[in-house]
Amino acid sequence: MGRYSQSEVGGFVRRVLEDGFCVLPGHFAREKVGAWRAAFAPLLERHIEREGHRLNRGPGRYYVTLPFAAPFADPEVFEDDDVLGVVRGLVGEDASLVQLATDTPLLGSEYQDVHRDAPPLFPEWGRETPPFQLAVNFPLVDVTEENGPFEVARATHMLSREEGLRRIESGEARLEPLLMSAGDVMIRDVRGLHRGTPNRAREPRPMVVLGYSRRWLFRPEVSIRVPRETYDTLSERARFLLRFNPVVERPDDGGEEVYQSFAY
Ligand SMILES: O=C(O)CCC(=O)C(=O)O
Repeated sequence: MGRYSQSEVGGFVRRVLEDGFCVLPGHFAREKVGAWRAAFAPLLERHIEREGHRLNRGPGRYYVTLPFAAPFADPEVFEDDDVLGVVRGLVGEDASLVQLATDTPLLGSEYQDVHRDAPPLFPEWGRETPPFQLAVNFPLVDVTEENGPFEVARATHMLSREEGLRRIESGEARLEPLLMSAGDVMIRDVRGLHRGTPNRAREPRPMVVLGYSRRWLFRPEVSIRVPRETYDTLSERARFLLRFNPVVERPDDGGEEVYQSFAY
């Protein structure tokens, strides 16, 4: 059972359709978010040691894939009734989950170029379509002005990139820093223009990203490797959500995602 009524879920769906994003305040327990933060810290360290040279998100900024294992393989998160209600209201009852990762700016990070996370489906058409790819984001720390808030320009997801950038340039649209608290959850259409900002604090500012898509959308750059022993414990609904991901015998069976091109 979710926290929100069907009509409230419908309200969040409309927010995303109109603004490109919505926030469910205080949705996940802070203790849970704290457990994720503690489990994430060594993964970030290891990632920086092994992959840190790539710097493909900009200086001091890292994209780290999360293993589909405790505490991250948490049905209370990826199968949350309210989040799924909004996701399904936007990209269909048969939506799929294809990405579980994090974006983390550290001290020394910079402003990213304003970007979308996906190109238009039909660039030659000159118009945008209904939503097809969503990011469900939640920070693992409280986000402040200092530690690199995610900035987004409201209602730019149905514009061409050029028109959205023009409106930001002219002041008709504004990049808003989202000062989310640990536990808040954002659901966004990835076409909304946004950017990462510099983290000027000592602590990392990890933001989790779960990627949900229309059934027919193939994103070769991402996947969730589901260990067989975890798969066997999942609900029917979870297996359906994860149906396009590989089920692997061992969690470290290689083949980790390599998500390099991310800005459109
Ligand atoms: O989490 C952030 O600060 C934004 C990161 C981002 O938009 C990206 O790397 O594509």
